[in-house]
Amino acid sequence: VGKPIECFSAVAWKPETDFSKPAVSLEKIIVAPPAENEVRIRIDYSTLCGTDLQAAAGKDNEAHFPFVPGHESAGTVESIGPGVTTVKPGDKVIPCYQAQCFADDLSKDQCPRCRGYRKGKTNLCGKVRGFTGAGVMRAGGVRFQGAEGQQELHHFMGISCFSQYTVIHEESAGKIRDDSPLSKAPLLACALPTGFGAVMNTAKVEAGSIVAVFGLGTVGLSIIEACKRVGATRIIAIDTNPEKFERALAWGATDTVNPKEHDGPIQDIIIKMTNGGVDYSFEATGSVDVMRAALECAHIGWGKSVVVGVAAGGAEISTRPFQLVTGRTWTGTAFGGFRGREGVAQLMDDYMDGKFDIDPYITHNVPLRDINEAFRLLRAGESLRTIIWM
Ligand code: NAD
Ligand code: DAO
Ligand code: ZN
Repeated sequence: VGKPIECFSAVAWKPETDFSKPAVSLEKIIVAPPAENEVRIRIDYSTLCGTDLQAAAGKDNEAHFPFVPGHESAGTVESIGPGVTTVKPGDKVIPCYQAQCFADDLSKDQCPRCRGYRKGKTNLCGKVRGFTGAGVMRAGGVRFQGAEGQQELHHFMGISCFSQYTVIHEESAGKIRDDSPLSKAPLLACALPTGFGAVMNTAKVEAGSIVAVFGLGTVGLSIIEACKRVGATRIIAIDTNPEKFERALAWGATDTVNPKEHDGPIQDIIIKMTNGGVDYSFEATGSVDVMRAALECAHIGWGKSVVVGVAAGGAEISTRPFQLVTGRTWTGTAFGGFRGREGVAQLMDDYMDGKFDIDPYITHNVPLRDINEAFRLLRAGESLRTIIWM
């Protein structure tokens, strides 16, 4: 407590687009003690998400090299900086890339997005965004340093969890109950809330709906799970990798479509299959072409399409404006619309109450030293989530 900690961490030194090479390097780093309103956490388990592939490849504008990657994890509070009141050493936490401020606590400075008449309008709290997006801490500078060269390393998404220890803002520390299973909790840091929330919070899919889900990784499958749960009667699962269909069907998809097996735009195929289009479509690939297809297969007059995938930095979407004039809605979701800290606590309670399962989304386990194997598996489309034992 109060002293720097030397530990092992993954470090992304430069963009790596060659998938035959390791995505990150594993080395010793030094993690500084938490400054004011900061929390130092021992990360116990992490997982790897499609977004991490983009970041390591240099396609995320908020990945500032060199940086400590990772944004899905669970751990234990090691120490707290001055002024921290909402967590204490020993608490179990999920670090939240979508921070959540103390909008009602007038003793803390305020966030313009979360208070007053704006309260509840969005989960995208702005309190620490300027810092987390820039890879630094609000109190100034970074808390990571290379053990050898003294070089400073940036933070990533405010939480950098592919290190055995990390320092985050208090607003990013999502306390979860003491009996939470930490080896499963990383799935609640991003993947499952994103998919469940896209369906329940953002689209608000109703029973009887016809839906299309593009991309059948962990995010797409959790969208299918939620669609089934709310009573969608037709769930069309689309992926260019046919290996993905068996799970999609087991999860509740009623139809599978491989765009590679069809000539012409995939949206036309879906429109034909559904006599006019789907009530809701979800894009979970990160491809802007797929985002367009998802919008355009939504039904005229009311179809709603939700962008979930994170496209490469600088990419743009397009469609003919007539698609929107005629009543389709194009929207998107980050962390499924859940507020960060409240969301992870609630989802853990729901999990512990048996409302959903996590194990089916965990296909592999590796120790931290083999983190590049987790990258290889996800790059190759062979895994859902790989638990990384820190
Ligand atoms: P993943 O790599 O496991 O899954 C992506 C799937 O898309 C794969 O099955 C792949 O075969 C498929 N795919 C790729 N190109 C396709 C195409 N042209 N047509 C159809 N299918 C295609 O990744 P994941 O972890 O499930 O994440 C999915 C996406 O969601 C990523 O873009 C990720 O960045 C994003 N994401 C967004 C949020 C959010 O809050 N909005 C949160 C987590 C992840
Ligand atoms: O608050 O200004 C803002 C933008 C918030 C962006 C939050 C990132 C969401 C993207 C999903 C990341 C998937 C891991
Ligand atoms: Zn806020």
